[in-house]
Amino acid sequence: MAHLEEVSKLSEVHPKPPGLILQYGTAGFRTNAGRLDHIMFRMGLLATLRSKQTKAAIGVMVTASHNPEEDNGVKLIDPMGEMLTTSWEDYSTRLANAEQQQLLAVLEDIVEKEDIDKSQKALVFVGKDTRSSSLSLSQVVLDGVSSLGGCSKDYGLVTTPQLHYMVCCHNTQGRYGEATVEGYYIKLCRAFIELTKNTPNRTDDQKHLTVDGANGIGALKLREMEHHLKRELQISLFNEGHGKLNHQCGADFVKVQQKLPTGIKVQRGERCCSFDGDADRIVYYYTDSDDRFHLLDGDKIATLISTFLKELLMQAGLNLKIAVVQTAYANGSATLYLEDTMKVIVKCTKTGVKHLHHAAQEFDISVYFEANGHGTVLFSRAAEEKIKQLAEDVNTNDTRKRAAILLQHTINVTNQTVGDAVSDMLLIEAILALKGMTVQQWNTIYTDLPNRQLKVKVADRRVIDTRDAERRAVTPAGLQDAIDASVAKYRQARAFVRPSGTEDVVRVYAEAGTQESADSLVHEVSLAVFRLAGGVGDEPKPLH
Ligand code: 16G
Ligand code: MG
Repeated sequence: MAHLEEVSKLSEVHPKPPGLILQYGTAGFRTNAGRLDHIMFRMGLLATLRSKQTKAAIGVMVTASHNPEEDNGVKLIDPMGEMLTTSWEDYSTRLANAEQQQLLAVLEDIVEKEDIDKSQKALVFVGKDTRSSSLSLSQVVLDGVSSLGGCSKDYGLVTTPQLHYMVCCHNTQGRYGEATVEGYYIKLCRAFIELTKNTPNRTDDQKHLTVDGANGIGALKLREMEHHLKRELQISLFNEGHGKLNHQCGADFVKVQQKLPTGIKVQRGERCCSFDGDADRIVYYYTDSDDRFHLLDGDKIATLISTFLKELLMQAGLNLKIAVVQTAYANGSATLYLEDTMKVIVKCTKTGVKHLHHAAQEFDISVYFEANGHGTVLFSRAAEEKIKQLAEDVNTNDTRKRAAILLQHTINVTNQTVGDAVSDMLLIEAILALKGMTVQQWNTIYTDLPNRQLKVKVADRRVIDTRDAERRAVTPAGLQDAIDASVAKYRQARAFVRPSGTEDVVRVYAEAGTQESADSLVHEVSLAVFRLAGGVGDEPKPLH
């Protein structure tokens, strides 16, 4: 390769610590920022090769999402704005872990296996979050790209979903929108204003939303976007960036701790939401008159959005198949409500956005959400076309036309490339406005089954293998039988275990008719994992 000498020379400036092995996790590489210099350089190389192979722009986002400030990481974005395809995850791992002297050979091997034309031009879009390490690490990505002769565009500080959007806009020649941050704000906010413009009874209270920005990039970008909303949504923003990133705040903290983030001032009953550190996750919540905390997680969001879409489809008289895609973490009550009351198709996939996104592509319209608040809506090209035709049909009646137009604005307010806290927030706010619904009314659609999650430390979490979208453990022998026996003891109970893709632990989930049962069940299952899957340290203790 013409540029191999340059790669070789520059890679010496970003050497891999000998022996260091890092795995491509659920969403890319993520670890302490100090260990990532060589990873960033090499992911610059990989993105350049992927760009040459696909003849399209590829994205590289420097972020560690909801992890602590000291960590960092990298997420790679494929041509249509989706996450890097699984077959290239293996190349990423090989490239990341190649010792210094093997680096060129691994590069050549990828070129050969993928039949890449080395003379093809490459374009890589780079973005970064607000971590103190992100500036220099993103510079290293750019070095990687240029050493292989690729061109790059540095978008600087952007949310992860904004970079996904840029990649998709560029590769669809602007059909998805304009590939600028301003273009993103204009597209989303215009659609939001259109959606809410026929809600004359909307009160100031309904227009007001409290947002916890997790002291991250989402807060920064929300401030930038605010004026485009023309006071149709009035945001009180907390954790704007003066405090520590994700520290006792943000979507992950609120979801896991089931309590208000620190740093926000909020009245009882007020609608609030939290973003995570790179603004691709969102959860809603409020406290009631007894100061009890109520969380509206990804399952509740998926239910709200799918109900809204189903109603619009009925009004429009459009025969389009709508599905909700979830993971095993979806609360049993949510699944039951969607299947039995809403009568929508429900599909369960493995954890991780790439799996949900992939499954969602099979339907006309699908709402995919992880319980942790990561998700979006996908509209197939055929669905978009049918909606457009109806909206433009001069012979249709007013009800059908109105519904079709609302569906069009819903498409435009949605970032279909990946879960996006900002876009999800605007869609949820628009739905609540159109339905005249309070957050309390939204919360009563169904009642979550009590549940509990725990982590168990084992010597090697890979001894646990699962199937059926992680709902059954195939290995080690006897584990699933033990889980089944425990589950059978409780009412409305369910439990499953899976090795984490981001931490060196096994995750255990249990739900049941009462919190006490869920807690006992999670403990029994944790013990089974500990005993049968090589637990380390002390045996898990009962919760009460
Ligand atoms: C990553 C995933 C998230 C998933 C989580 C599971 C993306 C963009 N992010 O953060 O979707 O819920 O990992 O973590 O895919 P775990 O494997 O440690 O439970
Ligand atoms: Mg995130």
